[in-house]
Formats: sequence, C-alpha cells, structure tokens
Amino acid sequence: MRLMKSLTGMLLATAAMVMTANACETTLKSSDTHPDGYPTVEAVEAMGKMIEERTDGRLCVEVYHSAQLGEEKDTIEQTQFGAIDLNRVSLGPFNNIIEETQVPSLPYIFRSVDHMHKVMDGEIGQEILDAFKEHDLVGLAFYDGGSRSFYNSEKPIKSMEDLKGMKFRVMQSDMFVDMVSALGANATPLPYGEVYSSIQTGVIDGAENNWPSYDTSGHYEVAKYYTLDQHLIVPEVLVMSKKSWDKLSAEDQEVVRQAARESVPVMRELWVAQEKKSEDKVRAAGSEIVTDIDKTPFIEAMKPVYEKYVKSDKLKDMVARIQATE
Ligand code: GTR
Repeated sequence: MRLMKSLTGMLLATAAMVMTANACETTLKSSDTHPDGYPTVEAVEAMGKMIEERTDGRLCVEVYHSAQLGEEKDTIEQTQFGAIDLNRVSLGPFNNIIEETQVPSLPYIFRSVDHMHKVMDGEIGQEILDAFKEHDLVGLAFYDGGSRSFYNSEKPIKSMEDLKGMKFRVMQSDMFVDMVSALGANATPLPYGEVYSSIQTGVIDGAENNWPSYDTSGHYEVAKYYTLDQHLIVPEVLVMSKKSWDKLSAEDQEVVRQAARESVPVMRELWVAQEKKSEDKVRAAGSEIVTDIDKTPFIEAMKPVYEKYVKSDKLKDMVARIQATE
C-alpha cells in the first residue's frame, strides 16, 4: 500500500514536471562560468522564476552554469549570434569590443563598492547598458563582482616592488594586460577555466580575483598568497542576445527587463554572504592574506593606463562624472 502510494506520488510529480516543462513555449538559455550555487547563478535563476510566474509559464530561463556553454569570450560571441540567449559575464571581456565598458573596468576608478553602486545604478550605468545595443546585445543589469586582488603561488606580496617580473593571468582585455605591465609584472590573458592548471604547472605565478572566485575556482589551493590591493572593482553584467530579444513581444521584453532589475538586490544580498563565506573558507584552508598594503603607489602607477584608454571626450567625460559622484 505504502509502495503504491509513493509510486502514485512519483507519477503525479513527474506529470507535474512534464506539464511545467511543456508549458514553456520558450526557454531562454543562460550562460555562466561559475558553479551552481554561486550568487550570479542564483540571481539569474531567481530572475527566471519571476519571468516564468509573470508569463504564466510561457517564458522560462535555464541557467547553464560552470562554463557548460564555453568560456566568457566565446559565449559573448555566441550571444551576439543568438545561439545563447542570456549571458552573465564580467565587464572585462567586453573591454576590447565596447569602449564604454572600459570606464568602470579602469583600475581604482571606484573608491568603494558603494561608489560603484551609485554610479552603475544611475545615469552612467544606463549609458553603458545602452552601449550594448550596437553590438547585437541588450544590456539588462549590473551585478557585483566585489574587488579583485592579486594572488600567487610564490610569496606574499607586500608592496608593488614584490610584483616585479611575476607572471599573472588577466581576463581577456588589453587594458588589464597594460594594468599589470604598469605594475612591473607580466600579464597573460587566459580563459578562466585554464587558470588553475596554469598556476599548478607554473606557466603563471598567479592571477587576480575576488574572494568568491578565488574560493570556488579552487585557485586558493594552488596560490595561497593573497594580497588585498583591490585594484579593480569591476561590475558584472547580464546581457541578452538582440536576436532573442527581438523574438519577444513588447510585454515580454518588459517582463524580462523588470525581472533583471529585481534580481539585482537578490544578487547583492547573496554576494555579501558569499564573500564572507569564501573568506572564512580560504583562511581556514591556510591562505596567507596580506591586508596591510599601501595602495598609493599602485594608484599612481595607473596613470599610463588612464592616458592610453581614456582618450575620447566621451570617455573623459564619463571618468570625470564618476570621480565627481559622491
Ligand atoms: C570572476 C567573474 C567571472 C569571470 C572571472 C574571470 O570574478 O565573476 O565572470 O570574469 O572572474 O576572472 O575570468
């Protein structure tokens, strides 16, 4: 009897799943390099739930986490072609394609995460989202990426001098290559998925990232020295393929836009908790953290990067407005 009951229960559950699955006329494929449970993955899933509810299950979102659809640079191209509908990426890999994304990716442009939020939640953030349009993409929302700092397998970095001659992986952005060179080190642009083995085999000495990525990528296992120089507070972005966007009705477009907006506070809350959890975990695992670092020489060393990348009046004006944002 018990067996019959549980079998009936299972059948009903399966039928319900099939019905929900069938009800989705369109399932938007969303890419993320991070593993299941990471704040960005969860935030897009939360957005998907809102979309599904608000379209009575017609429109659904499925997140392909852990780089199942490829590394960021490639998934960006696939999103432009329409093979991927949604993509959650750092602004870094957009730097070589969309010049406006260089501005919030500039080293030390933001004084704090609060400053970054003020800028990206306001007019400047909207201008940057709008810039995606010309590149077959629709910019939907910005997520947090904390602040990025250097870690390596060799030694604790206590000053800029210690970076000299070391090899660091950067995201695939020319600006980040120049940033590392300006600090006296050597940069190797690599996809995220290749960083662990490259550190392990000594191809590079280290990389740079925030607490959650340093933890969940496992990089802390092969690069235990982490110095909080916080050279970047680069936001992350959720974009949609223009091709997929154009297939939606105006009402559904609005549902997607609004749900993306509402996923931002969800993401921020998850982010703060994850930063703490990851910090605790890597400290307990034996990472050596240098917190006492004078950032002034790092900031000064960035002058040539600003000179090279902030050239047009448009970008100069954007930088000035960011600096003037209280
Ligand atoms: C993470 C970011 C990813 C990816 C990665 C990287 O912090 O969330 O989107 O850009 O860094 O360094 O490639």
